[in-house]
Amino acid sequence: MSKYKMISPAVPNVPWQEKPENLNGAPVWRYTENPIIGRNPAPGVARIFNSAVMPYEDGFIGVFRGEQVNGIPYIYLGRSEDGIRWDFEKDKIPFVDENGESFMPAYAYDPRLVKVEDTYYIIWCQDFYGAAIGMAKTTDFKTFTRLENPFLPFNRNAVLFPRKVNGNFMMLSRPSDSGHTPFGDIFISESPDLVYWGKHRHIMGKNPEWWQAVKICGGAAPVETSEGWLLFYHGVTSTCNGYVYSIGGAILDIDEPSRVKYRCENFLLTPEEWYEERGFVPNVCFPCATIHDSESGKIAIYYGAADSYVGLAFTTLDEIVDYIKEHSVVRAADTEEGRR
Ligand code: BMA
Repeated sequence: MSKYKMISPAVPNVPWQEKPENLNGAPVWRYTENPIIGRNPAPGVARIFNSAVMPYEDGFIGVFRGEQVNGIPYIYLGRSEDGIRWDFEKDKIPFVDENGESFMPAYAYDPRLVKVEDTYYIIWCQDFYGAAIGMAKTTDFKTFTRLENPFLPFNRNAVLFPRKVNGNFMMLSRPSDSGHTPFGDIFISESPDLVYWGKHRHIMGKNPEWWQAVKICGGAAPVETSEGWLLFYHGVTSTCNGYVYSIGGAILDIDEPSRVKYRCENFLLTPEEWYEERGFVPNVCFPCATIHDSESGKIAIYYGAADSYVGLAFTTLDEIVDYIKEHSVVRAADTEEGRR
């Protein structure tokens, strides 16, 4: 009998592997066959990483950051029967604007994919006089209609909530600079229509814990649970040899998600395996999606590894919520309403 509940559909075919016996630390374990997407995964694409997937029809669908062989990132659609072996479309996603004219941003990276009501939204980072948030919607994965950029530059890593809260769409983002931003907190914004965004609130900031001391950023779309919104995010530290990206966890208030109820002081996953420590950018674990089954409480976390691969890790709702609660350190800035 589960202690906690997920408020989302059952996904009985969620990718899964049992917990190994010798696991120390956080209850998050890697798929033993990682990485699930290796180098040169499709014609003209050198690397796929930082990508988002979700259940679709009898299988799974995803939006993938494909680093083309000319070095420019773009978004590709992929499909899978088991959530592990993926087939990618050979062409980039052909966005159109609201008049049906072709819209191809100069670059597009770190996509998220979130279903709200009957529509699927893709949110990514693109050029808008510098790094900013791009957004598109689809109902059939054939026509992808680009919406106007929701936020001013510079911003990155926007993550939409899977349902409206108090009647409004909710989106996390991290205001930034246009480069390798050496700062950053998570903010939330609301919109009645995905056109006008406001009620911007600060959710949580970087923390003294070394692994999240430089910047933090939303990762996977929050999972609705009986304890609040379960958020897997990334935290970054700076070393003499560059940034290190780890996965963190927090639980946000269900009706007022700018309030952090619990925030785990320990990382949940940090670069340790060869595919996380070695690659185009070493030492990166960058979560962008979960597939989760409300019946069993199983959660599969998809994360980019070393800007080169896609990795898969597992946890369960009961174990991760207990771990976050047990190691929670919530500071004053995490519990205020985020207004100044
Ligand atoms: C960030 C983003 C991510 C990337 C990370 C590590 O600024 O560009 O796409 O994974 O850096 O290089």
